[in-house]
Amino acid sequence: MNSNFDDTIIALATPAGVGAISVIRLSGKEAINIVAPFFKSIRNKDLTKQKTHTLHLGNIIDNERIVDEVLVSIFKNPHSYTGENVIEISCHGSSFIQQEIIQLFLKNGCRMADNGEFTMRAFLNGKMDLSQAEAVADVIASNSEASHKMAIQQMRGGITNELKELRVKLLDFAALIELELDFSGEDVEFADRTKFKELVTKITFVLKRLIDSFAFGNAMKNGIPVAIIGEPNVGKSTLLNTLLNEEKAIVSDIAGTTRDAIEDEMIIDGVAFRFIDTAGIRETEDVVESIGIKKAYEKAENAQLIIFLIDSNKFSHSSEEFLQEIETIKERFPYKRLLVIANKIDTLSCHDSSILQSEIENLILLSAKQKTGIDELKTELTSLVNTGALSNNETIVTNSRHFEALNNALIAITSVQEGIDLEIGTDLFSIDIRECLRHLGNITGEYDVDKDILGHIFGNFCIGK
Ligand SMILES: Nc1nc2c(ncn2[C@@H]2O[C@H](COP(=O)(O)OP(=O)(O)OP(=O)(O)O)[C@@H](O)[C@H]2O)c(=O)[nH]1
Ligand SMILES: [Mg+2]
Repeated sequence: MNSNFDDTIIALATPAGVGAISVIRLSGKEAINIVAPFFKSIRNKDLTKQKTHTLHLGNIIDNERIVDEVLVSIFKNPHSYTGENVIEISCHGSSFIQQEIIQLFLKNGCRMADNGEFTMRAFLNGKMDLSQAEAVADVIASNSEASHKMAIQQMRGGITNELKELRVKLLDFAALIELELDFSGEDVEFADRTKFKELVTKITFVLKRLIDSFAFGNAMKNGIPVAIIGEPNVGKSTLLNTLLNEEKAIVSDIAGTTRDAIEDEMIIDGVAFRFIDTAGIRETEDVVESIGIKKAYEKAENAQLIIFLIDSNKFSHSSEEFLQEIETIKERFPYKRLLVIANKIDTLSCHDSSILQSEIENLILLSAKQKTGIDELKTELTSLVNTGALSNNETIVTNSRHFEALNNALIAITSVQEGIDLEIGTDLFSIDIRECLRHLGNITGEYDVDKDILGHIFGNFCIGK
């Protein structure tokens, strides 16, 4: 990652390829001076003399040749996204024009921006903290209402606001406690121990809540994994296809059709679910099939929700066998949320359906083939996902780097707590306080963040952002 701030960078800010218009962005000290000689305003304005936040119509001219008619926006340091002088050129969206304009300025004082370099400059110039900068990438990548909401919340400083006040208070205590160390021979206590204990308890509580939110946040961001399992031929692949509205998996009446796990994402009520169809579970001598079955168990183990499908055809006036099957699955996955579904309900009489429904608690009856009962299943799925935290605008951690830092901060603050309880020497727990502060500071980038880490974070951005 190139972070020489003296140079001016350029990149296409809109997607490459043909479009109605494209936006090319320049940022750096010389942005305005570099563009000005090549821009001929229709009103003969000198670009270098224009105010910030103004728009100008004119032509980009290269050696008296008109490259394109464009609209130029000016944002002057520090009132821009990056905090530097920024020029945005809206040109016609042809790949040829985009390249001509970019090449022209590359030859005349710009350098091509690295991935995420505009946002990295915004961070390094103090326009946003690190967690907010990371959220910019999440906002761009969000593909559902839920993931979008979480990213926007973070971009507005959700996690920062949550931790800022506690960090400042902890910093104050750290200073007082370190002062005590300077007077170590004199048995003085500058830091009020009762208030300090209260603060440590509060920090522990907030950290635990944020850490707990990660499992949910991560699932919401990447799609909640839902494994569909059951015996062969119960209609798992048919259900997957019906949910996705697409013939994704092969369906046949031959038991053991699906061998490999097949998955795809579907957004229901603003929440992304990732449905995983698996091989039918049975005793088998077939090597490939048994690998598929092993995989089915693994997928179920890693899923957030399990749909367990049973075939209504098997029902013969007694729920006993069904209940036993359900019990076996519950024993196998005791900690998983399980949705039990009787499929092929079209093959049962109304009378039998009502027996099933009354004798088996929370059973969902549907026909994957006839597409009946699917809406009820979707409602059930969304109600199982706790979106309460989302609608209450609570901070939800979705970034694994933040998750790791929060965990490390929790370890450190727990050591502080233990130190207080055991009344160990102040010098020992002051190290843990510093450690906790360092991890919290890492989230927002308040401490010197390693160049490699910055490179890694912004390297995942697209160029032009
Ligand atoms: N009548 C009826 N038949 C269904 C229904 N759902 C699936 N089927 C039929 O059941 C057979 C098996 O369906 P699949 O979706 O391939 O079953 P599967 O569980 O994926 O089977 P494996 O991949 O072998 O484990 C096919 O002939 C489907 O047409 C349903 O709701 N009603
Ligand atoms: Mg199948």
